[in-house]
Amino acid sequence: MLKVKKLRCEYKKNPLGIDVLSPRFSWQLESDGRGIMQTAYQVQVSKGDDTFKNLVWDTGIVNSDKSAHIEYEGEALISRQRYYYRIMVWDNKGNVSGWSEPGFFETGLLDKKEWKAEWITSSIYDDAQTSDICPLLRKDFSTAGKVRSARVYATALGLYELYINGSRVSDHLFTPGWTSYNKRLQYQTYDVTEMLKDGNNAIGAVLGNGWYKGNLVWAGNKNLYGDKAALLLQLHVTYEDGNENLILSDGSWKTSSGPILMSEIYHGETYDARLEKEGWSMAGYDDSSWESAAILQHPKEILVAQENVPVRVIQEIKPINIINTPKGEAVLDFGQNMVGWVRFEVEGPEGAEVVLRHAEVLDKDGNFYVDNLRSAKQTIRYILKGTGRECYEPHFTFQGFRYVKIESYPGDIMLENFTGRVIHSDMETTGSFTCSNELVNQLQHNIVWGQKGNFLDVPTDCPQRDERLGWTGDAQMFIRTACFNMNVASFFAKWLRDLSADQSEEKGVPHVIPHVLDDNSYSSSAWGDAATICPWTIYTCYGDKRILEEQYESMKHWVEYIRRQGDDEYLWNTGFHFGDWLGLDSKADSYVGATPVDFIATAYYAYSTDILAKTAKVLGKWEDAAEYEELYKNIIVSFRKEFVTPNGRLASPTQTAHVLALMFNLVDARDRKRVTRDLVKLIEQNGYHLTTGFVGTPYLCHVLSQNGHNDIAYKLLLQTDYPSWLYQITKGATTIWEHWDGIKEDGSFWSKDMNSFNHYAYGSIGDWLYRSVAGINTDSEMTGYKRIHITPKPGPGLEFAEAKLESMYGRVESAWAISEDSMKLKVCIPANTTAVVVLPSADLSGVLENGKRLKDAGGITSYEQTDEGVRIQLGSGDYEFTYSLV
Ligand code: RAM
Repeated sequence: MLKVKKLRCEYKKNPLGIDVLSPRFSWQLESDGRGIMQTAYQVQVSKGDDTFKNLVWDTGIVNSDKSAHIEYEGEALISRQRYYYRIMVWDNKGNVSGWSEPGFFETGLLDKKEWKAEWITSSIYDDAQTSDICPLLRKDFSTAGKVRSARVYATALGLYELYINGSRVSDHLFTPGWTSYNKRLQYQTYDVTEMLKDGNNAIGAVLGNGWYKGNLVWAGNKNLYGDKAALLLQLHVTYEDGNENLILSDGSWKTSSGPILMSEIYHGETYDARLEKEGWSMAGYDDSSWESAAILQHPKEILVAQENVPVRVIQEIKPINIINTPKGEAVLDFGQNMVGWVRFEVEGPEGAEVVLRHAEVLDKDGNFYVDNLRSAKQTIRYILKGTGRECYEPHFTFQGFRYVKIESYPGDIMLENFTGRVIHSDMETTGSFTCSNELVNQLQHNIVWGQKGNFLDVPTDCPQRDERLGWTGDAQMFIRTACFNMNVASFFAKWLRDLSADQSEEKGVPHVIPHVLDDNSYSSSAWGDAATICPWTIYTCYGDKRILEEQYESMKHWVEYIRRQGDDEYLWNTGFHFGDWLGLDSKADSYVGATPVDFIATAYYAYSTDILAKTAKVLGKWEDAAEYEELYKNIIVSFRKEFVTPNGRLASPTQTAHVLALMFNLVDARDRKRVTRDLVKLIEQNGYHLTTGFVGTPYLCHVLSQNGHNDIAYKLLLQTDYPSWLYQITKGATTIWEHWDGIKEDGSFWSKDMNSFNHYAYGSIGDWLYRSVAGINTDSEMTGYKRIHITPKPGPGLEFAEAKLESMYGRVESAWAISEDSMKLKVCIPANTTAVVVLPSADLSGVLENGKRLKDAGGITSYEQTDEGVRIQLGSGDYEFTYSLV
């Protein structure tokens, strides 16, 4: 039995409107045997239909075990064309799969000249009094024959929602997404064939301020990219007879104000249902009182097709309780700190109001608490039209909340009338981790919810206060964890293109991407290093070489930028740095931990240079590889001179300094022992608690597990008192906090100026849970889990742990359980990969696989006794090892 499944093109299932000229195909093999490898493949691509008679590419039989990222090399792709593709594979057991079900991809507008439409806007923006209203734009049109297919290509300055004949065109939210708008603006493609009617039709759009012109960064800061929202749209209608009709945004469109009086990302929405224009996006609506849309001059060269996955409503949550607080407030509790909004139903008289405010936490007395939101209002105001049952949800805003205070609502408040709508970028869920400790399971849950709430088109620091920005440091700290939980490849590919686009003239990296802070907000170490760490991590986890090709210049520019700083080529000891942000060893009234910033800066300089040298090798840029290897060596020499005493002690007695020195291999083999011993001492002195901030925390448990102190890593993980990962769980957290003590023992808050309860940085422990506790890792040469390492590290306090990961090749699983002195390890390895499994504390003579001795078990190619345990090389399949612990 051999089948090809899960066909993907550019990571997507049947994508519409791509503009990649050489799209990449990936697939998985389905087979129930063990040790299955692909020995050959054939790809066929046909233009226009799935009969595969009109082939534009046929690879023939290619002897190769490659099943991820096969680049299209056929006839040049043309615009607005659907291409079907199918795959056949051969395996090492003599099986042939036959052709797969066809997949397809469709190109968008590949040539910028094909944009015939004009940018249209509204006079609403000319008057400060009306400039927050979301304008409506509409046009009637008619079809002239039987429609074979119809596509809309659309984008906006600001945000847009589209309607055809009274219905929403798509479930994509926050289109066109957030990019570095002055340089890159995405457009979306929609298949609207089924929405068109014979004869008269209408199309309409609503525009919102969004990131483009709304309030962003701090109170009162608006119009960052421009002061007018605008629409650009082309509707291409193709008839059965092959004729085509184009409906373009232009001066013939009409515009008017609508019911949305204000919609702002931070502040919420004000909606007056009395101002609804019923039927406005239907044919024949009387728009004689509407004015003509105004044309706006704005470049179209910056347009690119949608790159990442769209934002959607992903799930719904019902409130679990209605609380009457000591202050007498009526507060809904959704039981989960979530991001999105509340949809509600209401019935009442015309002009009555529903007012909802959103908050993450209650204060220690149980009252509604909004101080940590700073200036973000997070307020929804809905004015009823009074015609019966009304149902509403907001349009161009999102809230970060668990609690909703109902400040006004006509009639009785009934839980069933409220629904939490959870939104985020629609990334495929790929990972899960569970173990015998419920608090740790809640931690994993919180990490995942931190990812949901903060992966909203760009990776943000927080989703609730007046910030919600693409902080580079946070992103690089969390990316490896993110790659386990969900498929984030296209999400980061897009964001990294903005990072490159926003690098300064000197090639520094802004603190936030897209760059919206002032001109001095560039190039902190550990933040700017997102330029190298993020592409490298995507390459590592998905085997994606193209992201390295695309980002190479940006990566190199970043390293060269650092190299030019100060007068010592091999140290980075100048400029501004966030340091070990929020480290617990910082001075009173400071956010910067005690680890010297030049120590951190030089450590990251070395790390980025190492990544760059490795990237150059992967890409076959041998001269660069040699140059950066040399640079790396010199940085290490200087680092040691500057920060390591002749006897091997680190100049900085902090946990974070020791963690970085070990993780980035900055000290020599002899000194490793001492540095490890000193780190353990520092942890002991602190009662087995961490003091690390943003920089040290992601690697703390890794270096302990890798250097003979796995038991201490477990001890840190399982601490429940402050400071620890589980402390916040004992305080009822449902997402990861920004501060170790966001809520203190006595119930008081850390501070109101910077206290997010949904900040993923400390969720970076997730990487250690998957990679060390469960032990799932990819080989560093055969990346993307083409070769898998299963090296679980059980430790005191857990009886079992299991992790699953849907890799490019299929499901990888590692599940161990210890009872008394025996150990069971279940392993799943997908077809077309191989694996190395290390059974910890095992003696070869006692290991059984499904009751059989290793020599008799299928799929195993070799095994040996090592100091760590038994090391087994095997092929695909499901295995279950049992043995007595020695
Ligand atoms: C804050 C956020 C963010 C962090 C920066 C330095 O605004 O907490 O997470 O990266 O500071």
